[in-house]
Order: sequence, then C-alpha cells, then structure tokens
Amino acid sequence: KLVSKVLFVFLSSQYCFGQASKSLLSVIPQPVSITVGSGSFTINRSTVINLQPGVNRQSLVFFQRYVESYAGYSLTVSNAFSGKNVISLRIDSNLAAQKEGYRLTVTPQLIELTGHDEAGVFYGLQTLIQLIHVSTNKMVSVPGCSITDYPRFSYRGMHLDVSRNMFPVSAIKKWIDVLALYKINTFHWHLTDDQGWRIEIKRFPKLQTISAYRDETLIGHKKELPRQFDGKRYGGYYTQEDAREIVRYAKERHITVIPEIEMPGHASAALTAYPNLGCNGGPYQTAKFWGIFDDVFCAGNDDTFNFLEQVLDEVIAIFPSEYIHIGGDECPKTRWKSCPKCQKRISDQHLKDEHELQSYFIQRISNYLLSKNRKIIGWDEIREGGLTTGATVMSWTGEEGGIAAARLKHDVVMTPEKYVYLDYYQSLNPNEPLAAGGYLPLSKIYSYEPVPAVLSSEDAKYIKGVQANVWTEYMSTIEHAEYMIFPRLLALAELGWTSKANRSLPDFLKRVRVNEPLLKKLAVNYSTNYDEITD
Ligand code: TNX
Repeated sequence: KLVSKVLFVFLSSQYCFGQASKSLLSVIPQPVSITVGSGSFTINRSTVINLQPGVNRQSLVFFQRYVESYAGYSLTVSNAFSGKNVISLRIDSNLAAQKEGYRLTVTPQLIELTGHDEAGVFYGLQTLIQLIHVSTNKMVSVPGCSITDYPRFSYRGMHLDVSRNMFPVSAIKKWIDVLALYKINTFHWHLTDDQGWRIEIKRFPKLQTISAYRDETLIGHKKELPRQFDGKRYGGYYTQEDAREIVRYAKERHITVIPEIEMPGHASAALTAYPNLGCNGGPYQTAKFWGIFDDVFCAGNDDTFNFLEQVLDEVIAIFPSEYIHIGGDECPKTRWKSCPKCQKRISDQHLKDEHELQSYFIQRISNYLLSKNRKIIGWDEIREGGLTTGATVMSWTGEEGGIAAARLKHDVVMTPEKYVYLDYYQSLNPNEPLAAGGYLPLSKIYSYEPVPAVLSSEDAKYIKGVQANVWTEYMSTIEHAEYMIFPRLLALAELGWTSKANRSLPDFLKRVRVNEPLLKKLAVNYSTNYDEITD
C-alpha cells in the first residue's frame, strides 16, 4: 500500500511539477516537432487571452467553447499583454515555418501561439484543444511543451456522397467540426448522382420536384443479394440557403467546400426530370439501386451544355471554391455509340471515338468554368481520350491515374479506393454492418503513402494531397455513417498532414485512444473496433 502511495505521489508530481508525460501530448495529426516541456499551464478564471493585432477573433471562439465546456466559465479576451497567466495569439509570417503552420509554446506562465497565417493560428488552437487536460477535480490545464508544425500537403480532404443517402445540415456541420479538429481543409460534397439530385437549382425546378426523389428507400444491398426496399419515397435536397450556410460554417473553420456536379455519367436523376438531355429521350427513372447506368448526358446535344452551364452558374454563385468537381467517372459509352447526334459530333470535331467525345465534353465544361475563373477537378476517367489542360485529377481506381497525370504536370489528389474508401469493411468481425465490400482497417489506411515511389521528385510535387471518400450506398443513418467514418478519418488526417518519417502506427493507435473522449464530446458515434487490427 505504501509503495503504491509513494508511486502515486511520485507520478503525480512528475505531471504537476516535473516533465509532462508524453501521453499527455497526444495530438492527431502528429506535429512536425513536439517536445515535452516542464510543468503545465493551468487555466483559471483570471486567465486572459491576448489577441495581437491581425488575429481573427472567430478562430478563438472554438477554443473558448471547449474551455467553457470543461471549466464552466469563459475566458476574457484582451489586447493588453500582461505577461503572466496569458494565452497569447499572434500572426507572424516570418516566424512559423510555412503556410497553415504555427508554433506553440506552453510554460506554467504562458501559452504562446504564433501562426504563420490565420489558418496557422486556427490549427494551433486545434492542437491546444487536443492538449487540454481535465483532472478529476475539474482543473483544466495544458502540459508544458513546445511545438513547431505545418502540413505536408496543401489538400487534405473528405468527400461525402449525399445522393445515395442524404444527411441533415446539422450532421454535416458536426462532421465539419471534426474535420477542423484534425486539420482537414477540404470538404468535397458529392451533390448529384443517379439516385438523387441534392442541390437546389432555381432555373430548373424539376431538379427539386422530380430528381431529388426516388420511389423507394433502399436499405443497403449488395448486387448479388436480394434487394431490400421499404416502399417509401426517398429524397430531399439542400436549398441554396442550406448550402451557403455550410460554406460559411466550413470557411470559419478554414475548410473549403468543393461541390461536385456529376457529368457525363451518373446522371439518371437529372435525366428523369429533363429527358431531353439524354440520347434517346427517355423516359428515365431516378435510380433505386446502386451501380453504373447506361443513360448519361448526351454529348451530341447542345441542350446538355446549356443546361450544365446554367446549373454551374448557380453552383458557382454558392460555392467560392477555386475548384468545381465535375465527376467524370464511370460513364458508359453505350448510348453515345448509337446516338446520331453524338456520332455527328464525333465526326464534326474530328474525334476518334467515344472516349475522345468524353474528353471533348470535359474540355468544353472546363473552358466554361475557366471563363468564370474556376478550375475543374475530376475523377480518374477525365483522363479518357486526353486530359483537359489545367484539370486536376482525383485518382481513385488505383494510383496509376495519379501517376500518369503527375507526369503530365497536372495536379493530383490521391484517393485510391483500396486505401481510403470508408465504405469498405473496417474489421473482419462477422457482425460488421453490410458494407460496399473490401477490407480497410485503420492500419491499412495508415500504411498508405500518398506519393508513389515511382515518381521523380520533380513530378512528386504535383501530388497535392489525399482524400478519404465516403460513398453512402450502405450508410442510411447518421450513426452508421459516423461508425464508418470515425476513427478511420483520423488516419487520413495524419496522412495529409504528417511527414512519412513522423508516422508510427503503434503510436497513432495510442493517440486515437486518447482522442476518443473528444469524439465522444462531439457526440460522434465512432467505431471502437480498431484494436483487434494488428495485421
Ligand atoms: C465507385 S469512386 C464510384 C461511386 C460508388 C463507389 C462505391 C467513384 C468515382 N465512383 O459511384 O459509390 O464506387 O465504392
């Protein structure tokens, strides 16, 4: 008993007065450099947050909310610097290493956070939030430490498909909160697909009344299994107001929202409302099951381009992102092959085949977007028939598309399905809910290296980052989606931010455990099934 008492006193003194233990410095994604300091900074009612000129107060609000939720009071903000019991925030583009970077020093007297830019301050605060330690007597403190940090990649993303299943604005906001906490800076919003068109376009009201709905709710099926329908009409859409609110909310958290309008494939929902945009006039039906469908936007018909340009006009007005995602994936050429207008276009444009017609399609849309000062980003298949000048490629079928595009000096975001598709199974437990297939445990995402070794260092610069994709065919509730997304997204966050040399799976798994209370605090239904995965 005495021994344990002595040990307890020794250990707690180590924490209170000596060096903070390493496990208290658990941050995801792992910072560039993090060293343990002495003692800890205790937050109390007289702690003041000092904002140096130029620091945006908004970034601070998130930190204040966390402190308030733990301590029960909010901290005063002041422009005067007293030197003690202060959390001081400033921006200095010379000091902290690079874009989005920050430096954080915690001593018993002072927390000093210097961001290279506004985003740097914001990310430093996210680190601080993760470092907050609440003792049993509700004492709120931050362990002494010194951190220098900046991201490996400029693009760190999560994609969300809201066509197959949609989620309320409140859930999307909650997920955006989590993205911010783990320094993910891009939300790729997959708004249209065969199973439903989910963004309000005022010029085309039938997209709301017809394309936003399908006849039945599909409860998840595998092609080879019997389908389960509940017989109820399923659907809905986000109003432009909703979308603007998401953009605003994300921006406050340094997250860019990239909207995706799918073309030329995955277009059944749009064709159902506007059958003149298909090759054979329809009738079409918003898809009730998942897959790839032959009816696609007609590439020989100028109505298609007029429609898409008007849709994009409204999309651009809502989303200020540099990139507009135009899909481009999985477009069967069956209809174009037997469509006189498409064949005429092929011959008029001196194209070789339907693949080049796809390239023509993408090029035409890209030119339109370029004229509006936007750029296209699209899935691997935009390489078909020749890659459009200036296009960024999202490499999903594997790494080959990304490698080829980088060699052609095109920007690339790596999203290979085998490594970052969160609709895959996360464990071998037979009780896992039905998933799209595949096996993607936390450890496998973590093992992914976004820059293919075959690329020269010159070409490797075109790999702008990584993204996890959340296709929702099998995720019909918020809880289920969260179970699939978390904590696997935390591994992606670390791939996007942390250098290869600084990554360690056993250490990461420990840090995920330490982060669980934060996820719980955000009411995220994360999976706890990840420990068994050691292969
Ligand atoms: C392929 S990834 C798709 C999606 C599906 C997904 C299912 C991509 C560009 N297209 O339409 O939802 O597989 O994993």
